[in-house]
Amino acid sequence: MMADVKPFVLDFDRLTGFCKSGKIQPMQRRVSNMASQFIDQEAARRLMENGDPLLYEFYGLDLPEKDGALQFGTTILYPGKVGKEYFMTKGHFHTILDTAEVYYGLSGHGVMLMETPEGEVECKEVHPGDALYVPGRWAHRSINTGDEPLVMFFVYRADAGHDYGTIEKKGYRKILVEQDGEPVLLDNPKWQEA
Ligand code: PAN
Ligand code: ZN
Repeated sequence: MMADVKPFVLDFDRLTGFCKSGKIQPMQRRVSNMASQFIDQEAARRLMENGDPLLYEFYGLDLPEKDGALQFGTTILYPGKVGKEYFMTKGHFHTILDTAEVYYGLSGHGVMLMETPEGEVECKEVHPGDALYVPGRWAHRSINTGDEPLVMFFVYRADAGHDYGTIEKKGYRKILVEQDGEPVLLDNPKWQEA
């Protein structure tokens, strides 16, 4: 199977993150795709009734999920808030837990909120030109704290897989909310031990 994959080039715009030729199409996630993750359920409901805004788009490739292969693309996370909580990605552990990922900031700025199954938490800012290493075992969620799209390139082992269920059930231990115009990390009141 791998032998069938020939070298190829994809033309991601280095500011917008979109594939310029349209050779591949991004996946899209709206408020309704992760409404239960937000703290302010009333705000989430209002947004869903008012056009159900797009939170983010990201590219994935149709490549064999083999340990020798890589998966790569861009994430375009729009600015905005649900209540006081910034727009964010769903976030996940990798199914093969101990597989790392690299993100590279292209435009906009925000943070990557990460946590291990044991409860260690890290929050790292990403600006254009920053390369962020997410080690294996760390769940990762991108959060846009700015007022323009946060665009990042990512690459990870193609067979890593995505475990969304753990985060959907338990939530993240921390949330990032705006207080007096600044992002503040708080305990997630909805977090629960599985
Ligand atoms: C990224 C993410 C992408 C979308 O490609 O999948 O940013 O975030 P969610 O997958 O959490 O919705 C990645 O981390 N892949 O492993
Ligand atoms: Zn990942």
